[in-house]
Amino acid sequence: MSIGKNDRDLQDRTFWIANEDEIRKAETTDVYFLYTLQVLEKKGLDPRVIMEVYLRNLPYSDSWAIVSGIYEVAKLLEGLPLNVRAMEEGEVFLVSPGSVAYEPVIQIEGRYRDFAKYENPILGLVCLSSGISSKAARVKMCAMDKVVFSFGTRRSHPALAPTIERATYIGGFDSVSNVLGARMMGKKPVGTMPHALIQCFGDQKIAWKSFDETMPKDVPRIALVDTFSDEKTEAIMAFEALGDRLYGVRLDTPRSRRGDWRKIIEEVKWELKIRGAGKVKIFISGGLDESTVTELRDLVDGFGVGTGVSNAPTLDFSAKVVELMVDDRDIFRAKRGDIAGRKEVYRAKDRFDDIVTFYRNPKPKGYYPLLSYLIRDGKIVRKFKGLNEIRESVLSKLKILKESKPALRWV
Ligand code: PCP
Repeated sequence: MSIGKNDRDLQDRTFWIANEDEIRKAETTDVYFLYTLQVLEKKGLDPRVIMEVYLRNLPYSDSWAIVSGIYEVAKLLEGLPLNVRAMEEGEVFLVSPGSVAYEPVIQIEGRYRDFAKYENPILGLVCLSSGISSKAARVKMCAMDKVVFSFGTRRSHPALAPTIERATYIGGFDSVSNVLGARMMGKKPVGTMPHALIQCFGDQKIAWKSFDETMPKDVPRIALVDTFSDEKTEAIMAFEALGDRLYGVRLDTPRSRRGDWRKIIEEVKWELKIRGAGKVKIFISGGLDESTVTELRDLVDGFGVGTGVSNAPTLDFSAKVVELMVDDRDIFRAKRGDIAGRKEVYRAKDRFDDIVTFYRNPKPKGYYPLLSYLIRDGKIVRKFKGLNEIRESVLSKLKILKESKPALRWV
């Protein structure tokens, strides 16, 4: 098929994505930043500014979210003559739509022309990742002690797979199914079997037995039990086929057959139990979100969550100048609807009781600052935590959030 003469095909690349070099040079910026740079250059204007990245509204009723993508922002801005302060990767930040105050997650100080065009990729890196981490955290909070696996990269552009999986893990998910995503995180991917495997054999038992004969010992024998017959029938068949080698069953019940899914799962548990297979684990997948996880967490051992998290609503952070330094004078100049001046965010040592204040105000007693240097004079100065440590920290914070209502105020 020939590409129409006015259509750009992919002459110079294989996939329609930006490469790392283009991202690093902010070539994915919006053209109005280039217009701005031309105007400022022509007029000889290049003020030092303070820009803050913050979120005013969440796509959820809660008042908390997880910020992630900070590591990539550091890599993006490294080498530019800037000072950047930011929250830690995986930090819980608070949002208070009713209040004039907000919690900046990133604060950039430098000559505006040095980073103007980076606003687009900075926001892109934190909006997508934080949206996924926050949704993953909400699902994990609902799952309580049950495992949650990320199965959703198939529903996004493959270029994003590793960042999606990293974001779900930061949000508290236990493992991920994407092979490259897992490898980049130094993890082993998890997964079971697709319906296609069973369809290729045309016989569930032969398919499950072939899986068992072929897979290495460390791959759990989890039989998908909803391909041709109902879940109860196939769960019994799977136990008949694999006996004690059957580790678990996965119900990926199509919505057209779901009806009372809870009842179907109970039937499966009953039939396995009376046959001495009560230890067989039950996993479910397919269109899961916070409500289905909450509804079924008492019945199942784990969840495979895909689209609901991999395509979670993005968090629409804004990036706004709040202060300029001209001739050694601080000029407080916020956009209408924002509040001027560089801010500090303090959190009480043992609870989600946050204070946002003008940075020159004294630190409140018993509180610690959430913003710290990420980059100083263009050099990355943060020692990044490992993903396991970030995830554990998120999980411990989710426990507190489950028990207490966070508060954000300004002084
Ligand atoms: C889906 C596939 C994904 C699961 C469900 C995530 O089943 O197993 O891992 O679904 P979600 O995105 O709706 O949360 P199918 O689409 O039936 O694919 P397969 O036969 O390959 O399991």
